[in-house]
Amino acid sequence: MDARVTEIQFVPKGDERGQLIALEALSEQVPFEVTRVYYIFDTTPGTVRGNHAHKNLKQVLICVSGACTIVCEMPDGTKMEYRLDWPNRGLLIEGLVWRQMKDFSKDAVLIVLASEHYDEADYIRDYNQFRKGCAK
Ligand code: T46
Repeated sequence: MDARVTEIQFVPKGDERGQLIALEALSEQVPFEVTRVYYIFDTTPGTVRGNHAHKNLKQVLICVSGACTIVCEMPDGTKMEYRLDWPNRGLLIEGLVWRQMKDFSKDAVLIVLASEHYDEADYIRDYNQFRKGCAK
C-alpha cells in the first residue's frame, strides 16, 4: 500500500440546535470498513505519543474535543504537521507513515477509526527500518 496522508473536511449537518457530523464506512471520507475505534484522552502535559508506522493499517484521526498536532513522516523523509483543532477536520493516514501525536490540549479527545483489529505485528517501531521502507 502506498504511504499517503490526506486532510479531510467533514461537512456538519448544522441547524439552530448545534452541529452534527456523521461518518460512514466505505465513503469518500472513510474509505474502508471500520473494524475498530479507539480514543486518546487525559494525556499527560507535554507527552508525545506514536513514534511508529503501520504496514497495512488505514486510519482516520479526528480530534473531537480540544486540539493536538499530528506529525507525519513519509519513508523518503518528507515531514508534514497537521493541527487537528476542530471536530470537522480529519486526517486519513494510509500505509507506511511514521506518526507522532503531540501538543495535546488539556481537553483533547483524539478519536481514531481503524480498518483492522489491533495487531502488534502491523507496527514498525524501529525508525531505521521504517526509513528503509521495509514493511517486513
Ligand atoms: C496509532 C496512533 C494514532 C490496544 O490494546 N488496542 C488498541 O487498539 C490500541 C490502539 C492500543 N492498545 C494498547 C497497546 C498499548 O499497550 O494500548 C496501549 C497504548 O497503545 P500505543 O502505545 O500504541 O498508543 P499510541 O497513542 O502511541 O498509538 C496509537 C495507536 O496504537 C496507533 O495505531 O496510529 O495511536
